[in-house]
Amino acid sequence: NILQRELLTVEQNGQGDWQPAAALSGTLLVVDDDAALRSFLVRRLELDGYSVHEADSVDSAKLKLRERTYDLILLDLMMFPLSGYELFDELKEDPTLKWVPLIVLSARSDVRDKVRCLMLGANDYVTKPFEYDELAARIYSLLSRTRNFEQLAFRDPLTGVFNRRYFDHQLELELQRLARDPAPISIAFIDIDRFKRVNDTYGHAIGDLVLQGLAHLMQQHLRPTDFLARFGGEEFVAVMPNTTGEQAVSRMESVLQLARQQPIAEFEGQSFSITFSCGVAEWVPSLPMKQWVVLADEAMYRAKEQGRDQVVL
Ligand code: GH3
Ligand code: MG
Ligand code: MG
Ligand code: MG
Repeated sequence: NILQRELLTVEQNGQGDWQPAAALSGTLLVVDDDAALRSFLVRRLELDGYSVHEADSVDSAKLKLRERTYDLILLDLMMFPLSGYELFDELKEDPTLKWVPLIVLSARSDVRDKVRCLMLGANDYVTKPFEYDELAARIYSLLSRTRNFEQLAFRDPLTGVFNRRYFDHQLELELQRLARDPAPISIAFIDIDRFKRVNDTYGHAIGDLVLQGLAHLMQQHLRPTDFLARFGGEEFVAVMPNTTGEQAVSRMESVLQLARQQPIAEFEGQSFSITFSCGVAEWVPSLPMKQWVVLADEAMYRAKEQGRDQVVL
């Protein structure tokens, strides 16, 4: 009985120096046809600070997985009419779902189920009945490993913003979502003006501070749903969902205005300022990702040609 186990856990908590698992932030999807178990998991995981969504069948899970991205999936095997195994095919085939951390949570304790699930792509297998604390520790372990991996794979170490690999991956995801549910979305390409001069005049270390300063300034002016990536050396790209081209232009113009007004970096009492050239492109239905990026890049080059220090749509 789940509630009894919970009480047991509370008692254990009070003994010695036993510590429950820490929790990370993240959005989890619980796929299980057992409503009582789902509500138990939702309650406990939310108490731990996770955001939790539920699905009571494989079909409902498929819909949920299309709506948003999840940090981890908890999957039951014995469900009706489709078993949890049916979700593996969906997960395996979709490059954007393939690597979502997955823990199977099943009453089936047969070694063949465990092996099959792990070989199909599950990262862990927990048998029911289970101790909540053990599950929470397994979630923590899997999420923290994944985060560390993502940090290395998807972040630019100098500025901390996303890298090109993440940009490509995430833009593809956005386009898949837009194909189902069209909405305005824009990208902005930013290239620092005469950046070579900064390096040549003050040295690479100052150039690096300027790059960090610009990344920081832009981060401050983007919304939580936007994301910023370092595209190349001194080029950044901002992705702005639910934003028309005109709106993106005015947002980038205010960032440019700030860059003109305040130093982007300071070092030993000396201030450094830059301007940038920016090209904006709004997505239109059926425009392929690569061409969309080219449009923004071309707009950026027009900004350079027209004298730099400006935003061009
Ligand atoms: P424009 O206005 O036409 O863009 O001129 P620019 O000097 O910015 O353009 P260019 O592409 O010629 O120079 C980009 C410079 O960015 C050259 C390179 O040394 C510098 N750069 C690229 N990556 C880094 C980096 O990680 N750190 C530093 N400090 N400089 C970098
Ligand atoms: Mg079940
Ligand atoms: Mg450049
Ligand atoms: Mg430049």
